[in-house]
Amino acid sequence: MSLTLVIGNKTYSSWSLRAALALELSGAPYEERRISLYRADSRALLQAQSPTGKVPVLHTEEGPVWDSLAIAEYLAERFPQAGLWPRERYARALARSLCAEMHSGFASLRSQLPMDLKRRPAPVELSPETLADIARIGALWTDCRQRFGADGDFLFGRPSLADAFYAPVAARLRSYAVEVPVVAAAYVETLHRWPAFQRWCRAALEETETHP
Ligand SMILES: N[C@@H](CCC(=O)N[C@@H](CS)C(=O)NCC(=O)O)C(=O)O
Repeated sequence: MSLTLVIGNKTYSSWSLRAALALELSGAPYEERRISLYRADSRALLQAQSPTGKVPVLHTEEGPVWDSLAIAEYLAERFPQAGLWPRERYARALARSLCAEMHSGFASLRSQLPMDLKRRPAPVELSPETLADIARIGALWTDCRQRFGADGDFLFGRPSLADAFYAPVAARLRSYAVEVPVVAAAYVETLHRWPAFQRWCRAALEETETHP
C-alpha cells in the first residue's frame, strides 16, 4: 500500500486538515508531504504535486485523488471496515449532507475567520453573514447531537468524516473566541480532545512560517 497525502501549512490549511483527519479515521498508513503555501516557490511546488495546484491531494498507487471531499469518499470506499461514514443509511445521508454543505458553503465564515491555529484567542466583530453561518452550523451540530448523542460525543456518535469536515470550524470558533450555545460548545471541546486533531495542532505549533 502506498498513500501519500500532500498538504499545506498545518497552521492555515483547513482543507488539508480535513483530508488528514479522514486518513487518520481510515487507520491506513500514509506518508505526508507538506508544501508551505506562502513562499516564492509554492506555486511551482503545488503545480508539480497536484492536478489543480491546490492541496490536499492524495497520491495512490492508482493515481492522484484531489479535493478533500473526493479524498474522503475514496478512503471510505477503500477502507469500508473503518466506518468513515455512519453505518445506518439515513445517518450516512445526513453526514454526507453536512460535509457537502461545509464543502460548498459558509463562505462568510471561511473568509472572515480564516483558520490560524497559532492565533491567540481573541474576538473580532462578526458580520451578519458570518453570524448566520455560525447559527446554521450550530443548528446542524445540535440536531446531530440530539439524534446521535446516545452513541458517543461526536456528530454521529463515533468519529466520522463529518467531524473531519467540521474540525476546522471548531478551531476557528476557538481562535476567534466566538461564543456558541452549550451543545455546540461541548462539541467544540470534543473535537479539541480528539487525539488525531490534537496531533495536527501540536505539529502546527512547531511550524516556523507565518502568513502575513
Ligand atoms: N475544494 C478544495 C479546496 C482546496 C484549497 O483551496 N486548498 C488551499 C489550501 S487550504 C490551497 O491549495 N491553496 C493554495 C493556492 O490556491 O495556491 C478541497 O476541498 O480540497
